Amino acid sequence: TVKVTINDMEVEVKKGTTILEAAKKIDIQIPTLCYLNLEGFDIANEKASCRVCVVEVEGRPTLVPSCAEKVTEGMVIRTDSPQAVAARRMNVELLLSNHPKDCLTCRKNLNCELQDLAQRLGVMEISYEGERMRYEVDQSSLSLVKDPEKCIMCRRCETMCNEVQTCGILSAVSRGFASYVGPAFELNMVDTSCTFCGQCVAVCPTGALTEVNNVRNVVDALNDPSKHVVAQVAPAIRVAIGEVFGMEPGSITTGQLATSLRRLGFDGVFDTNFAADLTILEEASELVHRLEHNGRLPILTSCCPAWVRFFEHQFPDLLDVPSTCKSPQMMFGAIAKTYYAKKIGVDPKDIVVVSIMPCLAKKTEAAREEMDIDQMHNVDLVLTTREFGAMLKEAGTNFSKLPPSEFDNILGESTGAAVIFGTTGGVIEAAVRTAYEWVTGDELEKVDFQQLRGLEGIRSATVKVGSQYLHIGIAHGLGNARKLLEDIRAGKSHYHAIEIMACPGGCIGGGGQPYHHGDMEILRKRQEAIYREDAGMKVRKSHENQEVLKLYEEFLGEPYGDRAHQLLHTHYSP
Ligand code: HC0
Ligand code: SF4
Repeated sequence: TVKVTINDMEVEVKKGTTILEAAKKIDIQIPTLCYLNLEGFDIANEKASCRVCVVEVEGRPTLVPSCAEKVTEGMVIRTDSPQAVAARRMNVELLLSNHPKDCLTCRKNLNCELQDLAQRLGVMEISYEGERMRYEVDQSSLSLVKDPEKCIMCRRCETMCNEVQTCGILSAVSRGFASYVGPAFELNMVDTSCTFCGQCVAVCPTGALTEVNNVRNVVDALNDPSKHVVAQVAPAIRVAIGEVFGMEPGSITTGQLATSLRRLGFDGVFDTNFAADLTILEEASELVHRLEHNGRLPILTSCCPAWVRFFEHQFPDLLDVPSTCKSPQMMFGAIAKTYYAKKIGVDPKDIVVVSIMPCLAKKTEAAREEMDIDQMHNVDLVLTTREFGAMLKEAGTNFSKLPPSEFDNILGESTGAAVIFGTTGGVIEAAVRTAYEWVTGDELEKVDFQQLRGLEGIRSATVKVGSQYLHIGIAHGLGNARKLLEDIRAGKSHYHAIEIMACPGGCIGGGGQPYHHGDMEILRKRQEAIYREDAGMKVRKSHENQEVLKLYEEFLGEPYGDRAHQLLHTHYSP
């Protein structure tokens, strides 16, 4: 350990600790901007480019960035000296001098770390007002908006995209004053191999990277009397949206969600979890089919659309490996516009399916034409958790105080197996619960598969199913996924089934969730809430979902049968 003095207080920390971390240990907050620590991934953005965290160190001629500087024995540090405070404010003023001042109408208003910092450091005027760089806003994709004028070169997005996701889309473009972070050759995002995972958006401190906002389109649909507007809510929303309204991370708000949607005027208030159960019936059938017919193994889950884009772009030689199942969001849309439309006697063309998703890639997925039915998209509009939260705020909803209610039938029933889709490991656990009973014919007494749970980047487990051992792999974060895929490519993979989610933590850490600023504790609480919700449910296996069983009986026929193939399965292209 190393002993140092910070603001006259002594603290003992591990060797290799930064000044910033040491100060945090004794509750001294040093402001930061470019710094981002993705603990759990052992990756930190320590570019020290913003110099907002500078402090004074005795014996050093210049101020040092506390995020990058490691403590040494006997170091005497002042975080609050007049020089340090003045330098911090000056560095923020310099950033602001080359930054648009449209805070009131900025997509990031009140969620912007630069805005927050300017306020906290008492910046009232900018002494260096000069010329600003001008750039076009990139609105080429359906998922994210890139506004280089708001880029402050913190390069957090670059760290996220290149080191965690290994996608390599974002890097510094141009030099000096004119530089910003973006794709090489000034390509539009839509022309790159971007997966639209949205993790760059999740870590961008300013309005340089944000989601495409679809709130107005949803409001317009709700106000159009000729439209029958239905909503579906993804598993991970219920444990995160409370944060938008100041509730504790990990608060479960399933009942409030249903009530809030009804009050906004949705004609049908449904649950993606219904379709998650449906997905399990298809995916478990596909797994059993591949096992019994010497099919391609391992099977890879296919419900995460960023992951799907990733393997299409990066592993075009392995397109026959993933499951052909559409994601629950798309299965929901397909059923809403066929079975449900018929049931309620409404022309599917007049049905608008709105998804509330923790994800930016779901916006792009919804428009994938190969999934269309009669030239109709399965899903029409996708809102992120943040957008939906904003929509509720606009409507004056006091979310935390809403009386809980149930989702509507006939697309609202779900089981505990569906809830756990919302976190890494959940899809495969849900599939195992069903595959186990199908293969053995025995009742599964203990449905909790602890060995599949956690937040480690890559996990593996072996589950005994009858006389067979199923080898299961799990990865979250695309960098981790890449490792498993490379093994498959090299013929070295011993797994039967692998679950992959693009975002750290799975959907609970999706790019559209309330900002968590890399705080893994928040992800842990959301994950814990997911398992709590599952444990509290009466029915916890997808094949016991009565509405899903009725759907097969009345409309689809057999799981993995012809009609199911037509409506619920898809294909991939490079
Ligand atoms: Fe997910 Fe999904 S679990 S991808 O993480 O599979 O977005 O929450 O909605 O579709 O169900 C996201 C979350 C979903 C889908 C489901 C899956
Ligand atoms: Fe990279 Fe994901 Fe951002 Fe695309 S959305 S640039 S893949 S981090």
